[in-house]
Amino acid sequence: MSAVNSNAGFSTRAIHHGYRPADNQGALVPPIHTSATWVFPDTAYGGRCFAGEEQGYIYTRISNPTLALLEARLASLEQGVGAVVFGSGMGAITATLWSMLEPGDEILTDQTLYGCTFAFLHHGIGHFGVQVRHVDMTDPAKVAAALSEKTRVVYLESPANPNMRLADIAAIAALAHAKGARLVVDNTYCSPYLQQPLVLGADVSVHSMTKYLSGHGDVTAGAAIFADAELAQRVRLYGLKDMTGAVMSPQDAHLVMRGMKTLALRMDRHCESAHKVARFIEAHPATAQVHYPGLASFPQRELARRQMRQMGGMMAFELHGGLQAGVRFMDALQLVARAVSLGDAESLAQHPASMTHSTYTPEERAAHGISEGLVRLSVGLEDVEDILADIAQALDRVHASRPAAPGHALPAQAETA
Ligand code: 4LM
Repeated sequence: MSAVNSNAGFSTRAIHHGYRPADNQGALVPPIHTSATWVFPDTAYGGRCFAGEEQGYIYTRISNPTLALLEARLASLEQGVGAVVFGSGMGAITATLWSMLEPGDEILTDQTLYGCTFAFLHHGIGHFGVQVRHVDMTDPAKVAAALSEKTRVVYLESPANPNMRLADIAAIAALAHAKGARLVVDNTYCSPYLQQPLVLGADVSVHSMTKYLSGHGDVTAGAAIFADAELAQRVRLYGLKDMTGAVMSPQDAHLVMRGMKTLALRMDRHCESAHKVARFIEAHPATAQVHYPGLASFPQRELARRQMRQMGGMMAFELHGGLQAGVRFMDALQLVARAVSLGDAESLAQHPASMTHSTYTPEERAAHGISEGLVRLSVGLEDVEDILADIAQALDRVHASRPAAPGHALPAQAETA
């Protein structure tokens, strides 16, 4: 029973949807149901639950009231008919794809994917008779040409981790559906606040909730949100229960729901600061290129405006001097942490080629648009002046180490750009 109706605003639903204190002895914050198993009033009732004739709880690997509340909130925020939560983003991705693909099927994916998703496809499900094909999804015409009778699933990230390339979700959903395939979108970089894949026509939206949704770097969690209730049920009863067992703990569901209460506030700040940081890095003479959808130089800016509410907190860039310059920059950082993951309060920088995308071979990275010198930055919630000052001193150091380097402006000047 929902405390707010489905027309309420995003943050109101993120805070209240699906919960009424009056149903829980007045508790403002939903209780955490830690029980792993559930007691049947009699044997016949238990049998009916297992047969699917009764909706009661059985065992937390299948469902649990705390997980169910989080699922209801996620479905509400992305306008799905249902959601399933998992112990990690990879749990969500693998359980969903194990449930949608069979030997002989084909999955058509974008060129660039998060490293462990790429590894799962090529070293996991690809070994079980599923054909994995990549196509450049920045161009829907290439997707149209690549779709075949065997394509069951089209899979993409937008923006893609780590190089920020976008895919036109509405156009690709229409192409996939015309061929009888379904579109799965990894919406981790945007969170439900910035982009709504199901509204754009996708069939499934998957998330690493380790990132923006939980938002504090203290939970590992995942989710899949569905436009089709039957598929949601298959992912729960097959992908989650039998194939992966990637169940989320109720304590973690509580932490994710706590983080979600401030999702919109946090995202607004991440986006505002990232925009300033991207402009500053682009203007610095040490920089060769910045990939950020809010920049005038971003080639898919129009698409970004069409399908994203704001331009996000993530960017990637290359410095003059390639890999060596990137490493020098990372090592010079003092406030921004050298760490993988993203979407935390703390700003994080990492080197995809040696870290998150080391699951690709160097040849695969070259073929998939992930350059060796690329640095990825997740802009956090610290005061933006402090983030800019740290990045400025690190870029200045890189620049000073180049032959015949002229001086460079202070961050405050670039911020007015
Ligand atoms: C990272 N990413 O990039 P779990 N989908 C996307 C991701 O970026 C990630 C996952 C799924 C990073 C982790 C080290 C677009 C993860 C997987 O880590 O399993 O919750 O999510 O730095």
